[in-house]
Amino acid sequence: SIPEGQREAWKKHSVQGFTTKEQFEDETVRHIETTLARSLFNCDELAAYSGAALAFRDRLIIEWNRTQQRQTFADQKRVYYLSLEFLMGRALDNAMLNVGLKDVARAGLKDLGFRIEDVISQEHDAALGNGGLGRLAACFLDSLATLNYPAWGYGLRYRYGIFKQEIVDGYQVEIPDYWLDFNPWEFPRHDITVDIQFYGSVRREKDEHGKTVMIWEGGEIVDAVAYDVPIPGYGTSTTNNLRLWSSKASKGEFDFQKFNSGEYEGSVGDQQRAETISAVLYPNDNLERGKELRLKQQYFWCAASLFDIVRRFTKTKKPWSKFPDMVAIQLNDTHPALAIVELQRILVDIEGLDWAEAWRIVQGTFGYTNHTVMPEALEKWSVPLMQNLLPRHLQIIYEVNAQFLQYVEKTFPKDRDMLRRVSIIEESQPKMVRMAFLATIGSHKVNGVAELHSDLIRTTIFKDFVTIYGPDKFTNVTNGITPRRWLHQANPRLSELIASKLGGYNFLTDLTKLNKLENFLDDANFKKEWQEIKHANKVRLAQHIKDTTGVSVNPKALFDIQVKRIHEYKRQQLNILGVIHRYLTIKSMSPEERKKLAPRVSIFGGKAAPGYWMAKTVIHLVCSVGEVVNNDKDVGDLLKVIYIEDYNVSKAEIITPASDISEHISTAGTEASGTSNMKFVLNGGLIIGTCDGANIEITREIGESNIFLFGNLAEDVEDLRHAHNYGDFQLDPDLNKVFEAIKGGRFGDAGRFSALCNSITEHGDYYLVSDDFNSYIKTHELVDEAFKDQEAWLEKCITSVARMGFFSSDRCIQEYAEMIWNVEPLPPKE
Ligand code: 4GP
Ligand code: PLP
Repeated sequence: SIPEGQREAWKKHSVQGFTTKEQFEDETVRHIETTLARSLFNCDELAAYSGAALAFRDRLIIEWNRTQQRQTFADQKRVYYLSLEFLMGRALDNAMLNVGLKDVARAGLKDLGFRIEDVISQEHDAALGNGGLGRLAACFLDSLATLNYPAWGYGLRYRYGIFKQEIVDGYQVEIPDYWLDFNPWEFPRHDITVDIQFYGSVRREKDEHGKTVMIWEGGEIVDAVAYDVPIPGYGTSTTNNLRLWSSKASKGEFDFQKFNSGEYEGSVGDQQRAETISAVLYPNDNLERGKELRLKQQYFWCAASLFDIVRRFTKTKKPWSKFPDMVAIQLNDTHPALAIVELQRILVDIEGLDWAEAWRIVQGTFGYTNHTVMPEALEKWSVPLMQNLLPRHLQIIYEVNAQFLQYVEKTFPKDRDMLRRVSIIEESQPKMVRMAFLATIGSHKVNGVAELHSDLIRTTIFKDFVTIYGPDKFTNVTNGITPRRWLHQANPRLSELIASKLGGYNFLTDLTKLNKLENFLDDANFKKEWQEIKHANKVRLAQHIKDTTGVSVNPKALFDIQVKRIHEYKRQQLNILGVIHRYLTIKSMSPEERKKLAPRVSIFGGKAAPGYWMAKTVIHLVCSVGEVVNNDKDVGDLLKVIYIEDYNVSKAEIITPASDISEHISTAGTEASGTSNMKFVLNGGLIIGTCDGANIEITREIGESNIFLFGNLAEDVEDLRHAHNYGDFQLDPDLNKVFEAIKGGRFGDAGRFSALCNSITEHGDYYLVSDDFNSYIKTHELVDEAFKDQEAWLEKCITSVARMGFFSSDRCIQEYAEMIWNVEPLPPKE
């Protein structure tokens, strides 16, 4: 650091962030003219975005530095959130709002000749995630900073985020998302580089005290380089860090021998191989495909993060026994479960702790969040694969397992089969490492993400572990969302209207304050304004639909929206089959009957995993139905069917505020929580949904009369499936008519949809589409009826918003902090 004598000079020149419009303009123009080498003669909106973003980045980095210093001095426990996905979306708008300078920026940009909305929309989404799991991580970072927790996120800096989706002739086409061309929000830290080892072998040796030590040697080394992304809290100067690792060939790895002897391609090849590790995000949501590169990504990221965390701890010079008092690591799903093994390896092999002491530290440090009970999403890695890639880690897993099984055998001698059931190693061909069991055994708390889901994990996948450890190890933290992005940023007018009634924006940091809105249910002006805002949001979405699909939709129609990853369990197929039923019904109606109908726009959006053929078929069916319905003049405005391509966070910010009703219709027991359900309700839209995930708690909070629930309950699902498998299956008669229309070629070549139809009619209808069809259709009729009474509808919407306080991610983070991490916030000095 700088010697005492020079510190005054340093302080005099220390950079201060802008606060006024003039300073913002100075900074923006300076960046445009110098950093970007542009002038007022060639400054387009992209350059204006870049300049403004750099001005804000400078401001964030100052607070970021101060926050890091304060946290180091305070010497208290920190939280580390390990997530392979962070679905951040755009940063500029969020930074402006969180630091409270959006109005300054708006006025400054106007002076410089730009509209702030046009500038904001230049930014490329940071889309380092698939769906709910990644977006949850992003909301958590916002809440951690807002609540002043000393917290770091750790992830991978993918060169390619989730692919961009184009719909071409009604089919999904995937386009690579190279997003790093210009990313002002990251700081490369070439000084923070960690060597990561793969492959090689393990040798047993005696040290000077005669103790056996394990030496992992040989193999290859890849460098992990840190890139830091500042995360500003709302209404606080706390600015936390998201550290993303990028892979690079280790300097020792570049083969100069090859290079000098003219084998240029060979030496560059090694480099490229190393860089492949962090190149792409795997595009699977709720689906695992044990690819070696994915395991490599996981270890690369866990090892780099653990090295960093341990280095930060050792600087405090505290004894190892204090590690769990200073460090809480949360595992976002099992993707980072290797971190458990890596910490045990560091403590035993490198630091020389004895096994039992090390293991106590490990268990005291980790918490594990489960996000799914679906078998196809539970991670397993083949033992031979792990043996080859991480030989020492596999040994440690075997040792952890042996000690655990010994304990189980001693404690439950009568249940011999239990050992097979709970073993981390599945005795299959080849043997598999069950990551969820490893994560459970290596953590002190395991949580689900909504009440039903947490009950389900206790009674299904982790049932035996509840017997072994007792119920206290398993807990629930119902998911939440950040009201900053999902109300204030996405729906500024509604946020402003609410603030005008509640006397300010305090509800953004204490969302339960929304409950006062119920006092305004008789305020005619307030309600009128509310309705106008909803209408304006629908007009905005209608314009987006027109611009991107060419289809005109009537903003007065009921907007019925289902946007989320396309998955059979989320049942977009139920939705589109219901839409076909509606279409057939309209076609059969007399003009008089038609007059009574509320016009509808059925809006779909979401990506299918590139290898998930059935999901792609669903997209194709939606588009094919749209093609027919939207061109049927006889139907006109009564029904439109829209597919919005490339659903992502910034699209969600336009779509969410524009819904009248949104669909959260998973087969009961399959959707762990859902978070878009919360976003839609918070923006004054009602929902139609099954008794699944957080829909249940949303119902409890907002009241049964404000939600449209339908379908079988989770407790009945197994019996129904069982009955189907034994031939007890009757196709719903209305659904049969829908299938007849599809088979008759009404929506194009029926052959393209036969597998989808057969999955219901011939192959057991695993997702209970037929069982729930009737209740789904009937419930939509109730929606139609309810929408006709606009006054009553509006009251339901306002009441629901007023009762959504529970679903702030601030509440979740407080629960994690108290129940799982045992950490305290560190508020900045005023
Ligand atoms: C998702 C769950 O499917 C969703 O219900 C939940 O809201 C979200 O995690 C956050 O907890 N899971 C995934 C996944 O995205 O890939 O497993
Ligand atoms: N994808 C994006 C872009 C989102 O913004 C969200 C949540 O808002 C999700 C996926 C998760 O949606 P759901 O909870 O409906 O699965």
